[in-house]
Amino acid sequence: MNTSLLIVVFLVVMLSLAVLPWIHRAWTTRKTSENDVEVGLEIEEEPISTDIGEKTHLPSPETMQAPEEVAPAASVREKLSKARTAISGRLKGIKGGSISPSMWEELEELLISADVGVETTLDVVNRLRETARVEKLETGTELLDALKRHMKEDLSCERELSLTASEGSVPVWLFVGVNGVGKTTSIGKVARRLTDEGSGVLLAAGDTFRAAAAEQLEKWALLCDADFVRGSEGADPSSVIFDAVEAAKARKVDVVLGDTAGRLHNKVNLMQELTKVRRVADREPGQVCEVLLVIDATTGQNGLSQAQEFTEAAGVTGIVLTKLDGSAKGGIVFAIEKELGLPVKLIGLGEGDGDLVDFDPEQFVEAIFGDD
Ligand SMILES: Nc1nc2c(ncn2[C@@H]2O[C@H](COP(=O)(O)OP(=O)(O)O)[C@@H](O)[C@H]2O)c(=O)[nH]1
Ligand SMILES: [Mg+2]
Repeated sequence: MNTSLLIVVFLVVMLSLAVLPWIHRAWTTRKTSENDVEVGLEIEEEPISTDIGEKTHLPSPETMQAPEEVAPAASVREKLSKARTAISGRLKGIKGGSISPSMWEELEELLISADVGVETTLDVVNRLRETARVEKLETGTELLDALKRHMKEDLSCERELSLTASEGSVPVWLFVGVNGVGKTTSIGKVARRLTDEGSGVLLAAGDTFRAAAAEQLEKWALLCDADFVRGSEGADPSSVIFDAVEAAKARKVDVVLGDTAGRLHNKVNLMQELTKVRRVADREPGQVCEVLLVIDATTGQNGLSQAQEFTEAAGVTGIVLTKLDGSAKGGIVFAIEKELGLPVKLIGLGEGDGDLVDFDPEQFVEAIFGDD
Protein backbone atom coordinates (compact mmCIF):
# COMPACT_ATOMS: atom_id res chain seq x y z
CA MET A 1 0.00 0.00 0.00
CA ASN A 2 2.70 2.43 1.06
CA THR A 3 4.79 1.47 -1.93
CA SER A 4 1.90 2.20 -4.36
CA LEU A 5 1.36 5.60 -2.74
CA LEU A 6 5.04 6.38 -3.09
CA ILE A 7 4.97 5.39 -6.77
CA VAL A 8 1.95 7.68 -7.43
CA VAL A 9 3.63 10.64 -5.65
CA PHE A 10 6.83 9.99 -7.61
CA LEU A 11 4.93 9.95 -10.90
CA VAL A 12 3.07 13.20 -10.08
CA VAL A 13 6.36 14.95 -9.22
CA MET A 14 8.04 13.75 -12.43
CA LEU A 15 5.07 14.85 -14.52
CA SER A 16 5.10 18.34 -12.95
CA LEU A 17 8.81 18.68 -13.61
CA ALA A 18 8.26 17.78 -17.26
CA VAL A 19 5.41 20.24 -17.69
CA LEU A 20 6.96 23.21 -15.82
CA PRO A 21 9.35 24.40 -18.61
CA TRP A 22 6.50 24.29 -21.09
CA ILE A 23 4.29 26.44 -18.82
CA HIS A 24 7.18 28.89 -18.33
CA ARG A 25 7.77 29.19 -22.07
CA ALA A 26 4.12 29.80 -22.79
CA TRP A 27 3.99 32.49 -20.12
CA THR A 28 7.05 34.40 -21.33
CA THR A 29 5.86 34.29 -24.95
CA ARG A 30 2.61 35.88 -23.90
CA LYS A 31 4.45 38.59 -21.96
CA THR A 32 6.71 39.38 -24.92
CA SER A 33 3.87 39.81 -27.33
CA GLU A 34 2.12 42.15 -24.88
CA ASN A 35 5.32 44.24 -24.68
CA ASP A 36 5.65 44.30 -28.45
CA VAL A 37 2.33 46.00 -28.70
CA GLU A 38 3.42 48.58 -26.16
CA VAL A 39 6.78 49.50 -27.68
CA GLY A 40 5.30 49.72 -31.15
CA LEU A 41 7.91 51.25 -33.46
CA GLU A 42 10.86 49.68 -31.71
CA ILE A 43 10.13 46.20 -33.01
CA GLU A 44 12.72 45.19 -35.55
CA GLU A 45 10.89 44.99 -38.84
CA GLU A 46 11.62 43.10 -41.99
CA PRO A 47 13.34 45.60 -44.27
CA ILE A 48 11.04 46.73 -47.01
CA SER A 49 12.10 45.41 -50.36
CA THR A 50 13.68 47.88 -52.68
CA ASP A 51 12.94 45.68 -55.67
CA ILE A 52 12.66 47.76 -58.76
CA GLY A 53 9.33 48.06 -60.50
CA GLU A 54 6.92 47.45 -57.65
CA LYS A 55 5.23 50.06 -55.60
CA THR A 56 3.27 47.73 -53.39
CA HIS A 57 5.72 47.92 -50.50
CA LEU A 58 3.91 50.81 -48.91
CA PRO A 59 1.75 49.63 -46.03
CA SER A 60 -1.95 50.03 -46.49
CA PRO A 61 -3.47 53.28 -45.25
CA GLU A 62 -5.40 51.40 -42.56
CA THR A 63 -2.20 50.28 -40.85
CA MET A 64 -0.56 53.69 -40.87
CA GLN A 65 -1.28 56.97 -39.29
CA ALA A 66 -0.46 59.67 -41.80
CA PRO A 67 0.82 63.04 -40.56
CA GLU A 68 -2.04 65.27 -39.60
CA GLU A 69 -3.38 67.37 -42.44
CA VAL A 70 -3.08 70.97 -41.42
CA ALA A 71 -5.08 73.77 -42.97
CA PRO A 72 -3.31 75.52 -45.87
CA ALA A 73 -0.62 77.94 -44.77
CA ALA A 74 -1.97 81.31 -43.79
CA SER A 75 -0.13 84.25 -45.25
CA VAL A 76 3.60 84.39 -44.77
CA ARG A 77 3.15 87.67 -42.96
CA GLU A 78 0.89 86.13 -40.36
CA LYS A 79 3.24 83.21 -39.80
CA LEU A 80 6.13 85.58 -39.28
CA SER A 81 4.30 87.61 -36.66
CA LYS A 82 6.60 86.47 -33.85
CA ALA A 83 9.66 87.77 -35.66
CA ARG A 84 7.87 90.99 -36.52
CA THR A 85 6.58 91.58 -33.00
CA ALA A 86 10.12 91.26 -31.64
CA ILE A 87 11.19 94.10 -33.93
CA SER A 88 8.14 96.31 -34.32
CA GLY A 89 8.01 97.57 -30.72
CA ARG A 90 11.53 98.98 -31.05
CA LEU A 91 10.85 100.25 -34.54
CA LYS A 92 8.18 102.56 -33.15
CA GLY A 93 10.84 104.45 -31.20
CA ILE A 94 12.90 104.94 -34.33
CA LYS A 95 10.01 105.84 -36.56
CA GLY A 96 8.76 108.62 -34.33
CA GLY A 97 12.02 110.58 -34.12
CA SER A 98 14.63 112.30 -36.20
CA ILE A 99 17.95 110.71 -37.01
CA SER A 100 20.39 111.04 -34.10
CA PRO A 101 23.50 109.21 -32.77
CA SER A 102 21.34 107.25 -30.32
CA MET A 103 19.04 106.20 -33.15
CA TRP A 104 21.98 104.61 -34.96
CA GLU A 105 22.89 102.72 -31.81
CA GLU A 106 19.31 101.59 -31.33
CA LEU A 107 19.15 100.38 -34.90
CA GLU A 108 22.34 98.38 -34.50
CA GLU A 109 21.09 96.75 -31.32
CA LEU A 110 17.78 95.95 -32.93
CA LEU A 111 19.39 94.21 -35.90
CA ILE A 112 21.78 92.22 -33.73
CA SER A 113 18.99 91.12 -31.41
CA ALA A 114 17.01 89.94 -34.45
CA ASP A 115 20.00 87.68 -35.25
CA VAL A 116 21.16 89.57 -38.30
CA GLY A 117 24.69 88.96 -37.00
CA VAL A 118 27.29 91.50 -35.89
CA GLU A 119 29.28 91.54 -39.12
CA THR A 120 26.22 91.88 -41.33
CA THR A 121 24.68 94.50 -39.04
CA LEU A 122 27.79 96.69 -39.04
CA ASP A 123 28.02 96.43 -42.79
CA VAL A 124 24.40 97.38 -43.45
CA VAL A 125 24.46 100.21 -40.91
CA ASN A 126 27.63 101.65 -42.46
CA ARG A 127 26.06 101.65 -45.88
CA LEU A 128 22.92 103.15 -44.44
CA ARG A 129 24.92 106.00 -42.90
CA GLU A 130 26.32 106.74 -46.33
CA THR A 131 22.85 106.64 -47.88
CA ALA A 132 21.51 108.94 -45.16
CA ARG A 133 24.32 111.40 -45.90
CA VAL A 134 23.99 111.32 -49.68
CA GLU A 135 20.19 111.39 -49.72
CA LYS A 136 20.03 113.86 -46.81
CA LEU A 137 17.62 111.69 -44.83
CA GLU A 138 16.19 113.35 -41.73
CA THR A 139 13.55 111.20 -40.11
CA GLY A 140 13.48 107.72 -38.63
CA THR A 141 10.77 106.74 -41.10
CA GLU A 142 13.01 107.69 -44.04
CA LEU A 143 15.83 105.76 -42.43
CA LEU A 144 13.71 102.62 -42.09
CA ASP A 145 12.59 102.82 -45.69
CA ALA A 146 16.23 103.01 -46.76
CA LEU A 147 17.08 100.10 -44.45
CA LYS A 148 14.41 97.92 -46.05
CA ARG A 149 15.73 98.86 -49.48
CA HIS A 150 19.26 97.83 -48.50
CA MET A 151 18.13 94.61 -46.96
CA LYS A 152 16.16 93.60 -50.03
CA GLU A 153 19.19 94.42 -52.20
CA ASP A 154 21.34 92.21 -49.98
CA LEU A 155 19.02 89.30 -50.70
CA SER A 156 19.30 89.47 -54.43
CA CYS A 157 21.04 86.17 -55.25
CA GLU A 158 19.76 83.41 -57.51
CA ARG A 159 17.55 81.06 -55.48
CA GLU A 160 15.76 78.85 -57.96
CA LEU A 161 15.60 75.13 -57.17
CA SER A 162 17.06 72.99 -59.94
CA LEU A 163 15.52 69.84 -61.34
CA THR A 164 17.68 69.91 -64.43
CA ALA A 165 19.71 66.75 -64.88
CA SER A 166 21.43 65.65 -68.04
CA GLU A 167 19.56 63.44 -70.51
CA GLY A 168 18.63 60.08 -68.97
CA SER A 169 19.75 60.99 -65.45
CA VAL A 170 17.51 61.21 -62.40
CA PRO A 171 17.69 64.51 -60.47
CA VAL A 172 18.46 64.03 -56.78
CA TRP A 173 17.91 66.48 -53.98
CA LEU A 174 19.68 65.65 -50.72
CA PHE A 175 18.56 67.10 -47.39
CA VAL A 176 21.29 67.46 -44.79
CA GLY A 177 21.67 69.05 -41.37
CA VAL A 178 21.91 68.45 -37.65
CA ASN A 179 19.30 66.53 -35.66
CA GLY A 180 15.75 67.73 -35.29
CA VAL A 181 15.98 70.74 -37.60
CA GLY A 182 13.17 69.53 -39.86
CA LYS A 183 14.86 67.58 -42.67
CA THR A 184 12.30 64.79 -42.90
CA THR A 185 9.36 67.14 -42.50
CA SER A 186 10.73 69.46 -45.19
CA ILE A 187 11.12 66.50 -47.56
CA GLY A 188 7.48 65.64 -46.94
CA LYS A 189 6.41 69.20 -47.66
CA VAL A 190 8.52 69.38 -50.83
CA ALA A 191 7.12 66.01 -51.93
CA ARG A 192 3.61 67.32 -51.42
CA ARG A 193 4.36 70.35 -53.57
CA LEU A 194 6.01 68.41 -56.37
CA THR A 195 3.37 65.67 -56.52
CA ASP A 196 0.63 68.32 -56.50
CA GLU A 197 2.36 69.84 -59.53
CA GLY A 198 2.22 66.46 -61.24
CA SER A 199 5.82 65.31 -60.76
CA GLY A 200 6.68 61.73 -59.86
CA VAL A 201 8.63 61.76 -56.61
CA LEU A 202 10.57 59.05 -54.81
CA LEU A 203 11.52 59.47 -51.17
CA ALA A 204 14.72 57.72 -50.13
CA ALA A 205 15.16 56.93 -46.44
CA GLY A 206 18.87 57.64 -46.13
CA ASP A 207 18.52 58.08 -42.37
CA THR A 208 19.26 54.48 -41.47
CA PHE A 209 20.16 55.19 -37.82
CA ARG A 210 16.67 54.59 -36.50
CA ALA A 211 13.80 52.55 -37.91
CA ALA A 212 11.45 55.32 -36.77
CA ALA A 213 13.15 57.78 -39.14
CA ALA A 214 12.28 55.67 -42.18
CA GLU A 215 8.76 55.17 -40.89
CA GLN A 216 8.30 58.93 -40.52
CA LEU A 217 9.35 59.40 -44.15
CA GLU A 218 7.16 56.53 -45.26
CA LYS A 219 4.12 58.28 -43.80
CA TRP A 220 4.89 61.31 -45.91
CA ALA A 221 5.31 59.11 -48.99
CA LEU A 222 1.90 57.64 -48.38
CA LEU A 223 0.35 61.04 -47.78
CA CYS A 224 1.83 62.47 -50.98
CA ASP A 225 1.44 59.36 -53.10
CA ALA A 226 5.19 59.30 -53.62
CA ASP A 227 7.35 56.22 -54.11
CA PHE A 228 9.44 55.14 -51.18
CA VAL A 229 12.67 53.19 -50.76
CA ARG A 230 14.37 52.25 -47.53
CA GLY A 231 17.12 49.93 -46.34
CA SER A 232 17.40 48.00 -43.15
CA GLU A 233 18.29 49.79 -39.93
CA GLY A 234 22.02 50.51 -39.79
CA ALA A 235 22.46 50.02 -43.55
CA ASP A 236 24.96 52.14 -45.46
CA PRO A 237 23.03 55.33 -46.35
CA SER A 238 24.92 55.65 -49.64
CA SER A 239 23.66 52.29 -50.86
CA VAL A 240 20.10 53.16 -49.87
CA ILE A 241 20.29 56.36 -51.89
CA PHE A 242 21.85 54.51 -54.82
CA ASP A 243 19.13 51.82 -54.75
CA ALA A 244 16.56 54.59 -54.64
CA VAL A 245 18.04 56.30 -57.70
CA GLU A 246 18.02 53.04 -59.65
CA ALA A 247 14.44 52.38 -58.61
CA ALA A 248 13.48 55.91 -59.66
CA LYS A 249 15.09 55.40 -63.04
CA ALA A 250 13.28 52.09 -63.59
CA ARG A 251 9.94 53.54 -62.49
CA LYS A 252 10.48 56.73 -64.53
CA VAL A 253 10.14 58.90 -61.45
CA ASP A 254 11.05 62.58 -61.95
CA VAL A 255 13.05 63.29 -58.80
CA VAL A 256 14.54 61.54 -55.78
CA LEU A 257 14.38 63.35 -52.45
CA GLY A 258 17.04 61.84 -50.19
CA ASP A 259 16.78 62.03 -46.41
CA THR A 260 19.94 61.73 -44.31
CA ALA A 261 20.57 61.15 -40.62
CA GLY A 262 21.07 64.24 -38.50
CA ARG A 263 24.70 64.74 -37.60
CA LEU A 264 26.77 67.22 -35.71
CA HIS A 265 28.84 69.32 -38.06
CA ASN A 266 31.98 68.74 -35.98
CA LYS A 267 31.89 64.93 -36.18
CA VAL A 268 34.47 64.24 -38.84
CA ASN A 269 33.57 60.63 -39.66
CA LEU A 270 29.88 61.48 -40.04
CA MET A 271 30.71 64.37 -42.31
CA GLN A 272 32.86 62.03 -44.40
CA GLU A 273 29.89 59.68 -44.64
CA LEU A 274 27.90 62.58 -46.04
CA THR A 275 30.59 63.28 -48.63
CA LYS A 276 30.21 59.66 -49.73
CA VAL A 277 26.41 59.89 -49.86
CA ARG A 278 26.70 62.85 -52.17
CA ARG A 279 29.30 61.18 -54.38
CA VAL A 280 27.25 58.00 -54.71
CA ALA A 281 24.01 59.91 -55.33
CA ASP A 282 25.79 61.66 -58.18
CA ARG A 283 26.74 58.40 -59.84
CA GLU A 284 24.90 57.31 -62.98
CA PRO A 285 21.93 57.23 -63.27
CA GLY A 286 21.68 59.83 -60.51
CA GLN A 287 22.62 63.48 -60.67
CA VAL A 288 22.66 65.66 -57.60
CA CYS A 289 20.89 68.90 -58.47
CA GLU A 290 20.42 70.27 -54.95
CA VAL A 291 22.02 69.69 -51.58
CA LEU A 292 19.74 71.52 -49.19
CA LEU A 293 21.04 72.32 -45.75
CA VAL A 294 18.14 72.48 -43.34
CA ILE A 295 18.64 75.03 -40.55
CA ASP A 296 16.33 75.63 -37.61
CA ALA A 297 15.76 79.40 -37.39
CA THR A 298 15.33 79.23 -33.63
CA THR A 299 18.95 78.13 -33.16
CA GLY A 300 20.16 81.48 -34.42
CA GLN A 301 23.82 82.14 -35.18
CA ASN A 302 24.80 78.53 -34.46
CA GLY A 303 23.31 77.76 -37.86
CA LEU A 304 26.18 79.64 -39.47
CA SER A 305 28.95 77.38 -38.21
CA GLN A 306 26.88 74.35 -39.23
CA ALA A 307 26.59 75.71 -42.73
CA GLN A 308 30.33 76.04 -43.21
CA GLU A 309 31.05 72.41 -42.32
CA PHE A 310 28.18 71.00 -44.33
CA THR A 311 29.18 73.02 -47.35
CA GLU A 312 32.70 71.63 -47.19
CA ALA A 313 31.47 68.05 -46.81
CA ALA A 314 28.54 67.96 -49.18
CA GLY A 315 28.61 71.05 -51.39
CA VAL A 316 25.46 72.74 -50.11
CA THR A 317 23.53 74.52 -52.86
CA GLY A 318 20.89 76.20 -50.73
CA ILE A 319 19.25 76.57 -47.35
CA VAL A 320 15.87 75.48 -46.10
CA LEU A 321 15.21 77.66 -43.07
CA THR A 322 12.62 75.98 -40.86
CA LYS A 323 10.56 76.98 -37.82
CA LEU A 324 10.46 80.65 -38.75
CA ASP A 325 6.90 80.56 -37.45
CA GLY A 326 8.18 80.10 -33.91
CA SER A 327 11.22 82.32 -34.12
CA ALA A 328 11.80 85.91 -33.12
CA LYS A 329 15.11 85.76 -34.96
CA GLY A 330 14.28 85.99 -38.64
CA GLY A 331 17.40 88.10 -39.18
CA ILE A 332 19.47 84.92 -39.54
CA VAL A 333 18.46 84.98 -43.21
CA PHE A 334 20.65 88.02 -43.83
CA ALA A 335 23.62 86.55 -41.97
CA ILE A 336 23.37 83.29 -43.93
CA GLU A 337 23.27 84.99 -47.29
CA LYS A 338 25.84 87.66 -46.58
CA GLU A 339 28.38 85.75 -44.53
CA LEU A 340 28.10 82.38 -46.26
CA GLY A 341 26.98 83.36 -49.72
CA LEU A 342 24.36 80.60 -49.65
CA PRO A 343 20.86 81.32 -50.92
CA VAL A 344 17.87 80.66 -48.67
CA LYS A 345 15.61 78.76 -51.06
CA LEU A 346 12.71 77.62 -48.91
CA ILE A 347 11.31 78.65 -45.55
CA GLY A 348 9.33 76.50 -43.14
CA LEU A 349 6.42 78.20 -41.43
CA GLY A 350 4.78 75.36 -39.53
CA GLU A 351 4.40 71.61 -39.29
CA GLY A 352 1.71 71.11 -41.93
CA ASP A 353 2.33 69.92 -45.46
CA GLY A 354 1.50 73.36 -46.87
CA ASP A 355 3.84 75.22 -44.54
CA LEU A 356 6.86 75.47 -46.78
CA VAL A 357 7.15 78.36 -49.20
CA ASP A 358 9.69 79.77 -51.61
CA PHE A 359 11.75 82.43 -49.96
CA ASP A 360 10.70 85.81 -51.33
CA PRO A 361 13.02 88.65 -50.11
CA GLU A 362 10.52 91.44 -50.80
CA GLN A 363 7.75 89.69 -48.89
CA PHE A 364 10.12 88.65 -46.12
CA VAL A 365 11.62 92.08 -45.45
CA GLU A 366 8.17 93.67 -45.43
CA ALA A 367 6.90 90.98 -43.07
CA ILE A 368 9.82 91.35 -40.66
CA PHE A 369 10.15 95.14 -40.62
CA GLY A 370 6.57 96.05 -41.42
CA ASP A 371 3.97 97.48 -39.05
CA ASP A 372 2.35 95.02 -36.72
N1 LIG B 1 6.85 74.96 -36.10
C1 LIG B 1 7.54 74.27 -37.01
N2 LIG B 1 7.92 73.01 -36.75
C2 LIG B 1 8.62 72.34 -37.69
C3 LIG B 1 8.97 72.92 -38.92
N3 LIG B 1 9.69 72.01 -39.63
C4 LIG B 1 9.77 70.90 -38.86
N4 LIG B 1 9.13 71.09 -37.69
C5 LIG B 1 9.01 70.15 -36.56
O1 LIG B 1 10.31 69.87 -36.06
C6 LIG B 1 10.37 68.57 -35.52
C7 LIG B 1 11.57 67.81 -36.09
O2 LIG B 1 11.37 67.62 -37.47
P1 LIG B 1 12.04 66.43 -38.30
O3 LIG B 1 11.61 66.60 -39.70
O4 LIG B 1 11.77 65.12 -37.66
O5 LIG B 1 13.58 66.79 -38.11
P2 LIG B 1 14.88 66.02 -38.66
O6 LIG B 1 15.46 65.31 -37.47
O7 LIG B 1 15.80 67.07 -39.15
O8 LIG B 1 14.43 65.09 -39.73
C8 LIG B 1 9.04 67.90 -35.87
O9 LIG B 1 8.20 67.96 -34.75
C9 LIG B 1 8.50 68.79 -36.99
O10 LIG B 1 7.10 68.76 -37.06
C10 LIG B 1 8.56 74.29 -39.18
O11 LIG B 1 8.83 74.91 -40.21
N5 LIG B 1 7.85 74.91 -38.18
MG1 LIG C 1 14.67 63.03 -39.89
